[in-house]
Amino acid sequence: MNATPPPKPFFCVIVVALVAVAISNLNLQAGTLTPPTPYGPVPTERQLRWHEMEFYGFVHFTVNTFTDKEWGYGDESETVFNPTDFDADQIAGVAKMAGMKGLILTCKHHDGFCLWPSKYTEHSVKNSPWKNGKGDVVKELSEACRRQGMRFGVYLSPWDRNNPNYGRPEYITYYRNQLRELLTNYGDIFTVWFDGANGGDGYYGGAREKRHIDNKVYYDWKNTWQIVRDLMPMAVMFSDVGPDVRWVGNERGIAGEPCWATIDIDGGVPGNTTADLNHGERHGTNWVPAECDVSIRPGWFYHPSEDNRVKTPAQLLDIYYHSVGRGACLNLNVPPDRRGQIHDSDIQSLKEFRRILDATFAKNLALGAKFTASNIRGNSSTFAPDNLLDGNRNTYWCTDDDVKTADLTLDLDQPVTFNVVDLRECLPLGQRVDAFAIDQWKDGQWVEFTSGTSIGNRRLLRTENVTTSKVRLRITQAAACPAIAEFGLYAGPSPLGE
Ligand code: FUL
Ligand code: CA
Repeated sequence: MNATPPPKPFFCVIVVALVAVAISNLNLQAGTLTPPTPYGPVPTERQLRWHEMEFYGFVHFTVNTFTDKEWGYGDESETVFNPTDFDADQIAGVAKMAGMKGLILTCKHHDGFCLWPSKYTEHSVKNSPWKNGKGDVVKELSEACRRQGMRFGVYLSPWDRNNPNYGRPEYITYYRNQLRELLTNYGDIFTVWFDGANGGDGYYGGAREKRHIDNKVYYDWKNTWQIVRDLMPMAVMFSDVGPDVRWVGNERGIAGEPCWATIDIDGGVPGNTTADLNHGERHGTNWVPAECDVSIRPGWFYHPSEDNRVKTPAQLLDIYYHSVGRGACLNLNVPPDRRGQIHDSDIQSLKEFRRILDATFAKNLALGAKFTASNIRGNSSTFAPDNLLDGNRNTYWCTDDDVKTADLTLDLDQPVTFNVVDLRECLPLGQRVDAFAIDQWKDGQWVEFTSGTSIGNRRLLRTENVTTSKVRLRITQAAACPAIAEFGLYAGPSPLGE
């Protein structure tokens, strides 16, 4: 009550000073709350949707399943196609159990036989004994995928060893008509897979000859791709060179280290490119991330002689870490047998593979960690390291524009044991990080236990069992201030693959 009020002029000075500080803070925040400018090429919406899938499957199924071939010549009688107990729900159910987010069906392979009753050819299921010619594999499998909450995609081989017009302009019209059928009659299609293979010889309506096409011009890809854009704008197109998703350069399921999402698109076409597909190209002109396609068996189609050569859970895990774990998507082929179902050997292998993945990623051991970062963009909570643990790919830890190397320490409170590290970059901001290293706190000092280059959509690093109470992520090189979206430490059953 007796407190003497401060003299008026002094009071005013304090108020003015406080207001000035508040305004300058606001200014500072307004400047630094801005997200960083994206670096280099960035993914489109459709590519982002595809990146999120990470793991889906291929279904190679056609006359080859019954003739025991990998490439049908094109002279197979339609009567050859006769699965004894086709069950689309079994196929989709196995894929779902394995953790796949979608399936891509070989609607027409190189032999030209169509798994749907195309209006444009007699060489299809409609002339097969299966379901008295009333069946439609594309319809059944697309619907089964939807029942399982999975997406569906189509493979339509550009090379057609059956069609008499193959090599002539008329065939392009035929091919495009078929593409339209697949993109209008079977609901949402997440991807169209364009194969670059072209072996030359074939039946070609009885000509039985070698036909050479110039794959740079024959398919007029620009206009063929436009059909997909018009009819299914959110579908990603796969080929050696994209335009949305590229081949990884081998059929073993192994992405390179590094594996950049960018390549130079300089006139390359499916089956004809000089780009480094396996590693990508760091300063490439376009965002064309890699898909790793690989079969669970030696062949793409089912062969009884390969029943005992199904990839083991350890081999599948190894593929997973070399594909999904290097920022690519994994497209694992599971070919139905002559019943039209996935063989039990494949199911057993997939089950165990899934069990190990689920056990590994059940719990992020970094949850609850306290972070200390060498730099936080504008010291703002919007860009704070907590964003690394929220399971949201669009929130991220980021540094000030001029800070391209940075450290982040995770204090885990007590020692934890892990053998997998999981990292993601914020993709809409481009691929920013060139190199990183990770240290553990051991005997009173930091000791590096793993390192890597490209991150992109996801980077998984398998390590020895590490037991520590503190982990440090060091971004050692970046083209622009790093924006890391997620961080995880996981303990998987050992061994984690081959
Ligand atoms: C290759 C084809 O020739 C194989 O038969 C298989 O379809 C594979 C996925 O692509 O280019
Ligand atoms: Ca996040």
